[in-house]
Amino acid sequence: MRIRFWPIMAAAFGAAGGFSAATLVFAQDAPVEVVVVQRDIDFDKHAVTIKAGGQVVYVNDDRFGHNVFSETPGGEFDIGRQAPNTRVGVPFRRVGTFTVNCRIHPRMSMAVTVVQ
Ligand SMILES: [Cu+2]
Repeated sequence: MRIRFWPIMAAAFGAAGGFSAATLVFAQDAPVEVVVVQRDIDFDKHAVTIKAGGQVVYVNDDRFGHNVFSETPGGEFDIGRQAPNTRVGVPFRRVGTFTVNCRIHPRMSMAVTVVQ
């Protein structure tokens, strides 16, 4: 729940303070690729920031399948079942903060913030 509410809290904080969560990382410093490892039924990072057009590479380091999907409007995707010891690159083209989960393990949750 803590992670799930992070984008909402950040948005509210940004609205009140006059800046968005995205501005917490300077856009020019945002990487075009970030690796997130799925291990012990969790993502090893719960909030990452990338440049628009970049990708998050999900690496399944567990001995069973995972899934990665988002239903955040404008950023919907679903990679299906991700087998152990595989890596899948997910491109993010639109600016915003996208909540990412695993359909197999609902408590796996993270946020991807995409900056220009
Ligand atoms: Cu999973």
